[in-house]
Amino acid sequence: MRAGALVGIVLLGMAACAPKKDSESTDKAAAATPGPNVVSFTAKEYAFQGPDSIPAGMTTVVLHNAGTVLHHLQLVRLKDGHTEADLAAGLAHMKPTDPSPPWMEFAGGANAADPGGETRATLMLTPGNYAIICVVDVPDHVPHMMKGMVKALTVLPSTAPAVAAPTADLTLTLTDYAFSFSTTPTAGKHVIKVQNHGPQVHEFELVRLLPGKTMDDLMAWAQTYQGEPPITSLGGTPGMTPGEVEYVPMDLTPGQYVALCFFPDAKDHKPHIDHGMVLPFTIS
Ligand SMILES: [Cu+2]
Repeated sequence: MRAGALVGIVLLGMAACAPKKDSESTDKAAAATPGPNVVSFTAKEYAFQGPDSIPAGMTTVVLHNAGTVLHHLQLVRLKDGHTEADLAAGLAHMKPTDPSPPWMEFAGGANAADPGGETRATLMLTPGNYAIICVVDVPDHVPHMMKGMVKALTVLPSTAPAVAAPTADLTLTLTDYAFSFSTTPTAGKHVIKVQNHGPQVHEFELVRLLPGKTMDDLMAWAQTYQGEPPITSLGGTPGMTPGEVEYVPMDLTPGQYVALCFFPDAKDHKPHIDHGMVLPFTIS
């Protein structure tokens, strides 16, 4: 018995000392540090598909656009016991320019994806009643939430260990009415930490101009939505209340990019692009 036990211990010791392949040690490291919870939603005209409830914590929201026009996924926190039913009932009586109710708080999400495209972003979700809505108003200037693009989402308390925020190499700060990068964006893969310093709600949508298209083409299209968009939509963060932080992965290939905020102004209801919240930049 004793000899057998000793052999067993020696064999275990040898297994522990055996050199590991790189892939094995990488897998082990990944298992030891769990990443954000990944939740996927699909958007089309005019509905979302996806889970009804998700756990709280660091969450990567993935949006698949299975429609024929732009869609995004805007999370809104419903405060003071309000529900998605209250929101849907209110929307039925609202005009697109009406202010949103005070119990509705814009909480980021995944910004607009082209038809057939996918966007994603990571953020910390606290427990509570939420709705996911689409505020995109292409092609007729009527926000999609007023066409039924509203879904209830409950964020449940979670006992899972806390997950660290993604490591960002660029910070983008949103203010009234400007975008400001911590350093000049360069070609390659980045994680952009997006923070709204307000005072108003702002969004960040990143687009790349199609070959041969100009800023003038984009600004003209953004007013009328006539014809094919002169851009590829790469996502970002939908409306964020001041203080919100979100992490957006972006692979910047050479081209002409523009950061845009279409969020309606608190005072004159014009989209913030009309207040100059437009930042063109070139990746070479
Ligand atoms: Cu939509």
